[in-house]
Amino acid sequence: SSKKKWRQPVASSVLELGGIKIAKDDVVRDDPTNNVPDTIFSKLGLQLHRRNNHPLGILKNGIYEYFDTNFPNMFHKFDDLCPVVSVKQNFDDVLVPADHVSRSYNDTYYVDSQTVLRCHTSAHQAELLRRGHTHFLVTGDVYRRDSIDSTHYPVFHQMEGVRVFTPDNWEASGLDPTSYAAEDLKKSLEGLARHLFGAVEMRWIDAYFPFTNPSYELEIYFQGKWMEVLGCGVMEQEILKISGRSNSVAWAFGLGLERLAMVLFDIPDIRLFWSTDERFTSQFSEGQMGVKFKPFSKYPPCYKDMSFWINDSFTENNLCEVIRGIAGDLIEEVSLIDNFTNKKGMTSHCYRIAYRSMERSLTDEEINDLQWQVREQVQNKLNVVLR
Ligand code: FA5
Ligand code: MG
Repeated sequence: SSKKKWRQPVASSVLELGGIKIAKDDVVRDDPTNNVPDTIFSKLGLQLHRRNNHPLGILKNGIYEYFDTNFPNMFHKFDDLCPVVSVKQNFDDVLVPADHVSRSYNDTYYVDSQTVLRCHTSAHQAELLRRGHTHFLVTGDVYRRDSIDSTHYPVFHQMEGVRVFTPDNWEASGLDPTSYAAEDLKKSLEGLARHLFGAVEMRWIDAYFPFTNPSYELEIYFQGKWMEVLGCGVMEQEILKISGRSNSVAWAFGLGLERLAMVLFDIPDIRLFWSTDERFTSQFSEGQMGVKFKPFSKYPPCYKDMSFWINDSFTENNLCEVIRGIAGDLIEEVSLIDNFTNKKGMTSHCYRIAYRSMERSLTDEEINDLQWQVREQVQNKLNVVLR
C-alpha cells in the first residue's frame, strides 16, 4: 500500500509514559490502523509543560498561582496523565457522536483502532469525575493532524479545568443551575486572563462542543488578528450522570497553552516552543511570567507555489503531514492560494509553502532540494496530478 512508503524505518526503543510502557515498534508499526508518523512519535514523553524554565511550564505555574490564590486548596492538579488513551476516553466519554469528523484518521492520530494520542485533555474529564474529583486541572500534551501556520502545530498543550457545583451553591444565587455555572465560568476565566495579561483585548464567541451546553470560546487580539485561546462551557448533564454526579452542575474549560504563552511572552511562531536554540531557551526562567521574547534576527522566508489536480480522497491535513515529514520545522505556513474547478469537473488547488528557519538562513539549494522532494512525495503519496 502507499502507506508503507510513508514510514521511515525507526530504531526500536521503549518509552515510559505515566507508568505505561510503549515500545516504539508497537506504536510505529506498519499497521493500517496506525497513522502516527515518526516525527510525532519522537515528541511523545517530552512534557514541555513540566519544565519550569520553559514558557509552557512558566505559564502552567502562573495559572496554578491564580487558582491557588483565588480558590485555596480547591483544585487538584494533574500534569502527568498518559497521552495514549482509549477511543472511549477521548470521544465516547465526552459524547462525541460516532460520525463526528474529529474521530477520523484525517484529524486524529490512532495508535490502533481503539487507541489514540489524545486530541484534547477533555479525554480525562469523565474518568476523574468517576474517581471522585470535583475540582481539577489537567495539563498535558495533545496531538492533532492539522493545518500549518504560526498558531497551529500537530503537538500542542492544553490545560483542562473542571468545577462541579452542588445545589447549595446555586440555590442561594437565585439563578438556575446552568446560568449560575456559566456566570461563574466566565468570571473565573476573565479573572485568569487579567491575572496573566493585565489589560488585553478579548471577546467571547458562542461555540459548539458535544460535551458542553452552552459553549463559548475566548479570543484575544494578537499580532493584528483575533486568536482563539480556549474553549469552555457548562458540562452536559449526561457526562455528570454517567460519572455518578447527578443533581449537580459543572463547568469545564480547555486552554490552548501555546496560544496563551504566545500572547504572554510575545512569541511570534508556535514552532519556537520546540526550539533548543540557546538564543530562545536562555530567555526564559522559572517564575518569570510575561518577560517579552526578543526575537533573534528574523531570517528571510522563501515561498514556493505548487499546483495540482486533486482527487476525492485529497485532504489538506494529509498534504501538511507529507510536507512536515520532509521539511519539519523549516515549514512556516502552507496556504491555499488558488482553487478552481474546470468544465470537466476537475478541481485544481494551488498551495503556497513558506520555508523559513527560526534559527538560521536557508540556502537556495537546500530549499530547492526540499521542494523537489515535496513535489515528488505529494504526487506519489496523495495520488494527485501536478500541473
Ligand atoms: C477543545 O479541545 C475542547 N476540548 C475544549 C473544551 C474543554 C471545551 C472543556 C469545553 C469544555 P478546541 O479544539 O477548540 O477545543 O481546542 C482548544 C484550544 O486549543 C483552542 O482554543 C486553541 O487555543 C488550542 N488549539 C487547537 N488546535 C491547536 C493547534 N493545532 N495548535 C495549537 N493550539 C491549538
Ligand atoms: Mg476551537
